[in-house]
Amino acid sequence: MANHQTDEQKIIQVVKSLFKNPCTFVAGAQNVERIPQYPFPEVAFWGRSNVGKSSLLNGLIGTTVARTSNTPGRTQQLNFFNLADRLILVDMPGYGFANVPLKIKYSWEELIAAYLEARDQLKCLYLLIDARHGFKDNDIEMMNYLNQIGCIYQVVVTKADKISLAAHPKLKEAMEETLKSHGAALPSVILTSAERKQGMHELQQSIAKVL
Ligand SMILES: Nc1nc2c(ncn2[C@@H]2O[C@H](COP(=O)(O)OP(=O)(O)OP(=O)(O)O)[C@@H](O)[C@H]2O)c(=O)[nH]1
Ligand SMILES: [Mg+2]
Repeated sequence: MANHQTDEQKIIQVVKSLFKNPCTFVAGAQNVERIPQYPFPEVAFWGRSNVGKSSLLNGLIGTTVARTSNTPGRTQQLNFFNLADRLILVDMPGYGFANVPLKIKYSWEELIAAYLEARDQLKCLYLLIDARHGFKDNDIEMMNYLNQIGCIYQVVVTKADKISLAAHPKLKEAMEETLKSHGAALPSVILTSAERKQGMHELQQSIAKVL
């Protein structure tokens, strides 16, 4: 029988079959030499320290594999998680954390640049922005860098529960306007709250699309 599935139906099916699987921590890389290789597509989560990268990753897969904390600078290496031998999810150290000693800051920058600039299997970088703050100067700096190296990224707003529901459409619209001048950014913004499990399905669909 002919397969008459639309693209949308295919994506829904990928989401259903992918995200029901257990996800396991497979490696942590503190330096360039330790960045592992897997024969699977990959997506990574980046953003300012404490923006909610590890929480979002947990929300997405429905368990707590990634460590979260109130204290900025919790994730200090690239952490690799394997979802059913079909997708690798990468939890990255954040930027903009003032209390990191310079030597460590430079070693994280070196690690992140080596990763982002040479990772062929990285299908999409998810750049997280705190709903309360919007784009900060250092976010824009990182976005300019991503444009420069041609790394495609999807902006995801985190902690949407911290602002009023009425403010959501305006924030989304303003951010999408900013993204028009950033060539490597996907045009639409995804609003999420890991706390309230909001936006997870949209994020899962976005991942299924890039696979
Ligand atoms: N209200 C609210 N709090 C959140 C949400 N997501 C994360 N948080 C809180 O924000 C803090 C930081 O979360 P993490 O997930 O550890 O943030 P991170 O970006 O991984 O931080 P680093 O690894 O330190 O860069 C924690 O206290 C979380 O509970 C959310 O959607 N809503
Ligand atoms: Mg973290």
